[in-house]
Amino acid sequence: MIKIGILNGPNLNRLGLREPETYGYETLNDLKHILVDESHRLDVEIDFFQSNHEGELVEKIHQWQDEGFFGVVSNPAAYTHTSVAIRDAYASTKLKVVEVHISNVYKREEFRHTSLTAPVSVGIIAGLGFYGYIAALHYLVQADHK
Ligand code: CA2
Repeated sequence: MIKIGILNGPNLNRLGLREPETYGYETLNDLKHILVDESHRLDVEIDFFQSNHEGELVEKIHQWQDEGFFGVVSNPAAYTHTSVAIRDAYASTKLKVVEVHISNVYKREEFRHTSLTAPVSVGIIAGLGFYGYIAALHYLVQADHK
C-alpha cells in the first residue's frame, strides 16, 4: 500500500477558531477525519502531521523519505513564504509534493504570492478549501500507478 504524508505548518491547529471568512469553520481535526475516510476509499496509508516548528516539519519530511513514503500533500502555511529549510528538505528527497493552500493566496497580501516551496512541488492548489487536500491525495494515488 502506498504511503502519503499530510503536512500542515504553523497555526493550522487553530483552524475553525478564528478567521472563518478566510479559512472556514472546520477544524484541523475535521480535516484529518475527512482525509482518513478518503484514504480508506483510495486504499492508501496516510500520516497526518501538524507542527508549529520549522525543524519538526523538516525532520518529518526526512522521516517520510526514510520510511518509503511516495508523496506529501503539503501546506507549510506561513513557512511557504519563508522557509529555505523546508524547500531544501523536500529537494533532498524523492517525495512527490503537492502544495495546498486553503485560501487563494493570490487574492491576498503580496507577501503570500511568493512560495519558496512551490519549485520543489509537482503542482499547487490554492483557494479550494479542504477540497484541495482531497484533490491532491487523488492526484498522488493515480500518479503512483503511472
Ligand atoms: O491558505 C493557506 O492554507 C495558508 O497556507 C495558510 C497560512 C498562511 O500563512 C498562508 O499564506 C496560506 C496560515 C495558516 C493560519 O491558520 C489560521 C487558522 C485560524 C486562525 C488564524 C490562522
